[in-house]
Amino acid sequence: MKRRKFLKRSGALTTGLATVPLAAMPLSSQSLPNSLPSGDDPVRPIVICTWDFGNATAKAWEVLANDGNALDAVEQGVMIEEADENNQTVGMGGRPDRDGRVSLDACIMDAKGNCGAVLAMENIVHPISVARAVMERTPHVMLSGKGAERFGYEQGFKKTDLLTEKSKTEWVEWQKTAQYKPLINIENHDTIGMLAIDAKGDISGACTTSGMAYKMAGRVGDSPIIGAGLFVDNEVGAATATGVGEEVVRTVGSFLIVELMRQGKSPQEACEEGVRRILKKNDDKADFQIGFIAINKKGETGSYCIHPGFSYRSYTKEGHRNTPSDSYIKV
Ligand code: SD4
Repeated sequence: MKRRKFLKRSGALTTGLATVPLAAMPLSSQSLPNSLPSGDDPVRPIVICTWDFGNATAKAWEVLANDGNALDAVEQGVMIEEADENNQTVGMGGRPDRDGRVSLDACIMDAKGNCGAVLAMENIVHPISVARAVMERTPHVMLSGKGAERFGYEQGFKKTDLLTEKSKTEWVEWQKTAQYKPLINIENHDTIGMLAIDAKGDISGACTTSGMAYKMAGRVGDSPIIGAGLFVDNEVGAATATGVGEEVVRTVGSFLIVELMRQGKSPQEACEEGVRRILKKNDDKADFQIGFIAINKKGETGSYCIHPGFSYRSYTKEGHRNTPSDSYIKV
C-alpha cells in the first residue's frame, strides 16, 4: 500500500509528463475540509488505471486538474485507449471473436451509484460513452448487442468498422490452429479499468475492453458487469479488474474488494484477498492472470495480481507513475 501525501501549497510540481502549476488546481482541492479520523489529508484529485496506460491517465488528470469531475475524467481517460487502434484489447483495433467480429464491453459508475453498461456491442468506437448514455438517458443499466448498437446510433455515435488490418491478419493466422489459449499478460489482458477521485472527493470508475481475443460470439466477460469488473461506493472507495473475466465474475471481484475496504482493509490488503478468493475457487491452480486495482476514500491505492507483469498507472499532484504490482506468483 502506498500512502501519497499532498504536497504543500507552494510553487509548481514536476510530474512525469508535465509541470502542473498549483495555481491550475482548484482552490477546493488545496484546502479541503479534513473529514478523516486520522487527521491525514486525503489525496485528491487522483486517477489510477490498470496497466501502463499513461496517455489515458494524463487525459484524466487534465480533466481533474481543471476542476473537472471524476465521471468526466474516467470517461475521457479511457476513451484515449478506445480510440487507439494500436491497443488491440480495447475499442478500435480490438481483437475479434472467433467469427472475426470485434465486440466491445464497457461500464461506468458514478459517485451516486448510478451506472450504465454495454455488452458485446459492435461498430462503435467509444462503448464507454454509450454506457454513460445508458446510465444518463435510459431507465436501464445494461444494453447488449444490437440493442446497444442501435441505441448508440440514436445517440449520435457513428458506425465504424473496428477490425483493423493488423487484427484481421492475426485472426486469419489464428484460424489455422484455432487454439484458444489466453496468454498471460499478452494478447488477452489489457483491459483498461480506471478509478478517479475529484477535488470534491467524489469517486467514479470506468472499464472498457474488447474482451478475450477469439472468444465465442456473444461471450461477455467481467468488464461490463457492475460489481465484477468495476465497482464504486462513494463512502468507501472503488475497484476494477483485468484478466480472465469468468474468474472475476465468479467472485464478484470488484464489489468484494470494496466491501473488504469497508470492513477496514487497506486497498492493498483488499486486492490481495480478492485474488486469494479466486485462487481458492481454483484449488490454487494459477494458470491464468487476474489483476485488481483499488482506491479508498483517502486516495490510498493498492493492486495485486496472480502472475508478475501487471502494473498500474497513477496521477496525482505528486506525479505520474507506473507502479509494478505485487503478485501471488513471484518472479
Ligand atoms: C474479459 N477482463 O473480457 C476481460 C479481459 C481482459 O484485457 O482483461 N482483457 O474477461
